[in-house]
Order: sequence, then structure tokens, then C-alpha cells
Amino acid sequence: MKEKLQKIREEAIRQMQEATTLDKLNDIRVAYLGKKGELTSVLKGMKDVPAEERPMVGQFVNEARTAIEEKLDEIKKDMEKKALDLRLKSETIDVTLPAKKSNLGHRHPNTIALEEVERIFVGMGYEVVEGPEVEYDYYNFEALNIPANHPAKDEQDTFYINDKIVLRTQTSSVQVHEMEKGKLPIRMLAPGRVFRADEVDATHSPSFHQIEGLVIDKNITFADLKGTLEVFAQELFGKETKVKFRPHHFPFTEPSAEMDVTCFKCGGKGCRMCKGSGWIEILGCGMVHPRVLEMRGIDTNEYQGFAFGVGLERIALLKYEIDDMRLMYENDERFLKQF
Ligand code: 2U9
Repeated sequence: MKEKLQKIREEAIRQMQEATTLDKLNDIRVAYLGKKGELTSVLKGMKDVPAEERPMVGQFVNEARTAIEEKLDEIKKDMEKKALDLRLKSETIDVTLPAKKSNLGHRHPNTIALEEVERIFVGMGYEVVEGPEVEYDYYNFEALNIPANHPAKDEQDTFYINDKIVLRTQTSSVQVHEMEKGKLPIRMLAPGRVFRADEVDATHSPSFHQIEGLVIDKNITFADLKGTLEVFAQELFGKETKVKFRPHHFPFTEPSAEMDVTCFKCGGKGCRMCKGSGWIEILGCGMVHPRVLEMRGIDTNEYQGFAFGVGLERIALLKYEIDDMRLMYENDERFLKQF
């Protein structure tokens, strides 16, 4: 019996050492230690062993079982370690390989220009305020001294939602809301999308962006307006930039003006960019019309204000020498990635 068990034990260990997979190893375990396994059948045959030999045979069987189990465990651990080593080797990352280039987006030229303008005015103590694109006719027109029969109110220029509500044609309504809060002084910038019923061409679009500014404080004069907008022009187009103001008319400012800057391309000599004049028109501005202030209950003997409006696309087209506004709305990557 002892020899038989010894043989079983040796044969089991030999087979285990030859096994190449965990599955095969498991088959061997079942074949020897399972319910119908060889070792188990020896145990079942114990009834035929004389009683005095049983303890000894039992001990042999247990020893054989322990030896097989230990070997099984050892070979299993060895196999698992080899499999893990192989996996780690195949999954090794070469950290010296160059990184994959990720395709980052680009800031739109409008965004770049807006951030530049905001940086300049925030630096002068202005607050950036936003407001609704859908606005009451009153805030878009009447509160800005644009009377009912004014050409700007004509159906051709304004998108009407109904007879009282419009898509704002200028961001000025944001300033009116700010004035309504009743807190003075005001130094604010109102950037945003505006809408006008225009045909699309190289310089027009039914939707574009404006940045308007408003200052209301004691002792504000046209000199404050000139000084502020001169600093703005020099920050945006370069220290050597000169400005000039031409008289103009807006219903919401009096007096009103348009500001030109010396052409940043030719320095004022005259070129294609400035159509030979040496000057480029940049913005509209003026002293806030007293009626606009009075409508908000502001005492015009104590407080005065100036305001200005810039077309954001116009600034971006000029600054980045883009010759067609339609490019700004197409989101063509070949265009955008140049900025
Ligand atoms: C209040 C009072 C006055 C805003 C102003 C302009 C002049 C102006 C145009 C520039 C190009 C519009 O985008 S554009 O077509 N804007 O010339 N805007 S003064 O004046 C205000 C605003 C709010 C309460």
C-alpha cells in the first residue's frame, strides 16, 4: 500500500511538473484529489485494509495528499508569476516615446479682440456687465432718446418679436438697466451680440457684436472722453497711434463724435488699409444726452456722462487684417487656426 501511494504521489508530481497551463494543473488536481480521484479511491478502499494497518495507511494517504497539494500550490504560484511577468512585459509603456499631439481648439479672433478691449478698460476701473439679447422696445429705443419715428426703428433695421419686444440692435439697453439700479458713479463696459435686419456681405451681418462703454460721475467732460479713448487706441494699436474726433450725430449723445486712429499699417502715410487717407474710423462716442440721464432721474447739474460704442468684428477685422466678415461666422478651422 505504501509503495502504491508513493507511486501515485510521484506520478502526480511528475504530471504536474509537465503541465503547461492552469487548466491542465486543475485537471491533474481533480484526477488525484477529486471525489473520484486516485487518492480518494485509495481512501475508499480502507475498509479492506486490516484494522491495525489503517492508522498507518491513513497517515500515508494524508502525507501524499499534503505533498501533492503543496506541489500543486507551488507550481500554480510559479505559473501565475510567469503569466504576470509576461503581461507586465507586454504592457510596458515606453515613457521616452514622444507624446501624442492633442488637437487644441483656437480662440476666435472676436474673443481675442474682446479680451484685449476688456483688459484695457478693466485696467481703467471699468466693470464688465452683460444683459439680455431679447429686449423691450422701450430699453432699446425710447430710454436712449430714439423717438418713435426715428429711422433706426424702421422695420428694415430691427427684428421685432412683437410690437413691444425686439432683438436688441445695440447693447445700450444694458447701460439703461444699470442706471436704473440707481447707484452712481458708473464705469461700465457692455459687450454682447446685437441684431440688425441687414443683408450679409463682406462688412455686414444680421448679427454682430458690440462693446459699449458708459461713464457717469461728477465733473465728467469731453476731455475725459478724449483722454480715455486716446489711451484705449494707443493700448490697442500701439503707443505711436494718434486719434482725431469728427463731429457726428447720435440721438443718445450730445455732442457726438466719431473717432479715427492713424493707420497702424502705414503710420498715417496712406495705404490700401486706410484707403490712402492715413486714418481709420474706429468708434462712435459722445457726452450722454441730458434727456437720457433725466429719464433715469439723474440730476444733470451734478452728474454728467460719456459713452462710446465699438463694433467688435470691425476691431478684429482691422487688427488681424481679415478682409471679409463672413469668415468670422463660418468656423472654418483653416481660418481659425491662424490666430
Ligand atoms: C447710454 C447712453 C449712451 C453708446 C454709443 C455709439 C456712440 C456708437 C456704434 C459703433 C459701431 C454702434 O457697432 S456700431 O455700429 N455705436 O457709435 N454708441 S455712443 O451710447 C450710449 C449708450 C448707453 C445709456
